[in-house]
Amino acid sequence: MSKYEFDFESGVKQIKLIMDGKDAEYAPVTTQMAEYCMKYGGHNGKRFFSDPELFVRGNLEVQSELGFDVPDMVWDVYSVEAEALGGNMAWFDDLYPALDNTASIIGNEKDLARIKAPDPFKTARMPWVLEALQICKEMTGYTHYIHYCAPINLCAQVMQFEHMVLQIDENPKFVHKVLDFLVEEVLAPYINAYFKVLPDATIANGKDAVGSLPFITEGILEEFSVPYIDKLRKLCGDRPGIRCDNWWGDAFSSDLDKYWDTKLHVTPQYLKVQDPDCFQIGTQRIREYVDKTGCASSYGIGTLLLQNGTREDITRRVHEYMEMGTGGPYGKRFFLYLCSFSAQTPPENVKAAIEAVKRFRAGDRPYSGEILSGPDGVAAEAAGGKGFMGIYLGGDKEGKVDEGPQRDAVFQDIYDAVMEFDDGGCPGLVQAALDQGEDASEILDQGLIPPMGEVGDLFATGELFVPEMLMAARAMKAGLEVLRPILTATNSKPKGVVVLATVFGDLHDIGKNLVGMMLEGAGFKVVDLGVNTKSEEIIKTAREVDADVIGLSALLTTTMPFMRKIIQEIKEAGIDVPVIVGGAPVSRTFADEISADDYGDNAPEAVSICKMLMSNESLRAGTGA
Ligand code: B12
Repeated sequence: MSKYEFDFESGVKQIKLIMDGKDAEYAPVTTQMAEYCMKYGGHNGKRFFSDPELFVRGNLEVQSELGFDVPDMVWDVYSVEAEALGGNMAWFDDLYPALDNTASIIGNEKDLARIKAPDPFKTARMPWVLEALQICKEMTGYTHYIHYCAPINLCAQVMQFEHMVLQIDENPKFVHKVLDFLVEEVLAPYINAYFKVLPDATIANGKDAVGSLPFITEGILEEFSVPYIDKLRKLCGDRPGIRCDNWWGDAFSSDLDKYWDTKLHVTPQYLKVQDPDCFQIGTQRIREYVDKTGCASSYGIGTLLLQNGTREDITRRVHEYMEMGTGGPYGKRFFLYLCSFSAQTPPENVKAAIEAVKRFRAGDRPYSGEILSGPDGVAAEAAGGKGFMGIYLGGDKEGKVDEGPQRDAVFQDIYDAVMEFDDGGCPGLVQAALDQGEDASEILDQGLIPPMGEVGDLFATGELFVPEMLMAARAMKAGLEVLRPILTATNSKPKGVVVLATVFGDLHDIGKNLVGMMLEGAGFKVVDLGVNTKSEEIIKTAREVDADVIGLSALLTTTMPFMRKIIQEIKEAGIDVPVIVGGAPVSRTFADEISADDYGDNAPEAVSICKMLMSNESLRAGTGA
């Protein structure tokens, strides 16, 4: 019987053995489930994420009741530091709070000169985190590590993602300066404050969503991500426990072994590969690397499978990952990671996952020897999603890109400038075409629009990454600026007007922004309402701008239901505008269920759908229907 209020002794011991490079007695399970615990315990979001005792107790009660091995404390890990730098927060009753990251906190040198470093003991919710971790220790005896927002992810939060990526290209020195500031004056003092309040602590765990491929390229990773994790480690007593463990994007890497070597460099204790990459690459390929290098490892099971899968799907995945992970010479240094339990995950699914683990440990293994993951594995849907970011890796890359018709040299040069991300050269070429007497809408249709289509296709097949797409869009927009006054003066009509929004509760906007760029690139006028958008705003704007299409994006399973609500309210308001939906967890089935007019997997598809809807509309108008 433990002397602590909550007994996690056995599981914690296993994790500690693995972190210390030793064999565990059994494979423990870790997860991320604060939002689920909040909902399950009936707590309000604002209180849960600002009252340290409620947060810790609320998590521990649910996790011990359900039989988790190790306490999990994951707060809104991407927002605490940015909030302490003055960022605006969005609070919700039944979701994680989140930083409104649509505006830059540090956009330029002036902002950087003005910004004040936070005091970890005083500013915003930094002291809240420190207190929660001390309470966790009192209640469990376990020194839970602090999560921090990894340098490049924090940089994206404070600079705004697209701005950071473009500045990396335009003004890399400035981005380095911001990163230096964040590491030296924000992260290191915060982590060192944690070591002060919990002197036996050894680990600080970096969370890094945008530091993964294909958000950044391998070049950006090498120059703007890894060196700053190294620097942070140095500033925090050179502890190997200063790590950063949740990069995705393995499936996009040009050299897996090299990518995993880098992952082990930033997290020397283990290699973690999580879904959808884990499923896509396959447990066998990961095992080969583990067997070769002798590292500890962890496989992560995806959120969507945990939320939407059947008991059998979940058990199969848990058993495959545990069997492959615990096999081989280093199998005693394996732990299973359940990526995230959202507020909406049915309790039966959480129980199914835990029971699957227990059955496996007890030797009850009906799926033994079955390997579903890997390039030859089952369809993407069964992987708990539909590809990754609307990208189909391993698909038929050849032949997908339509180079289009042969074009005149004057248009070809503009096309090439966009394909080469030449935002400096593109406006001059557009001007030259105008000077030569070319028509502005011809320049648009033959020079600026086609390359964006190609860039979108290359993105959809995983050949171009997000930064490259942003740079192409920047070049296209630079060219468009030259045409804009002429197009406006000649009353050139856009191909259509699309109102875009990420739905209420959701602050993810990278995918929606790419959709917006592609639509603009295809000649549509885009009215982007940003993130966390309610139906009233969408309805009002759709009326004001006489929208032809409304596009809704959601990245959280918890915010998908707002799509249904918005569609209902649009219909109730009597607005006869087609609504299309998209975003990683959204599927065609879901779109049908909520009566959306269409669904798009990725940005190029969003463009094709809008074009199709526009031609239907003109057909209708033509027939007088
Ligand atoms: C980047 C990211 C973040 C960034 C977001 C930065 C930003 N400015 O958007 C940050 C770090 C801020 C973040 C925060 C959080 N995140 Co997050 N995040 C991600 C991550 C890694 C990638 C999402 C993404 O941008 N994908 C890239 C884009 C290009 O893909 P996409 O959006 O799918 O878009 C494509 C298509 O879907 C389509 N499309 C998109 N929109 C539309 C719209 C229309 C109309 C159409 C037709 C098509 C279309 O076209 C796009 C281009 O091809 C995912 C995990 C993953 N690996 O996917 C987690 C993930 C989405 N996040 C998750 C979570 C839990 C969170 C947090 C709650 C974390 C926390 N503890 O605080 C907060 C959420 C805050 C909030 N309320 O919104 C979970 C969601 C789990 C769930 N239940 O749904 C995920 C799945 C990670 C996980 N744990 O498994 N996150």
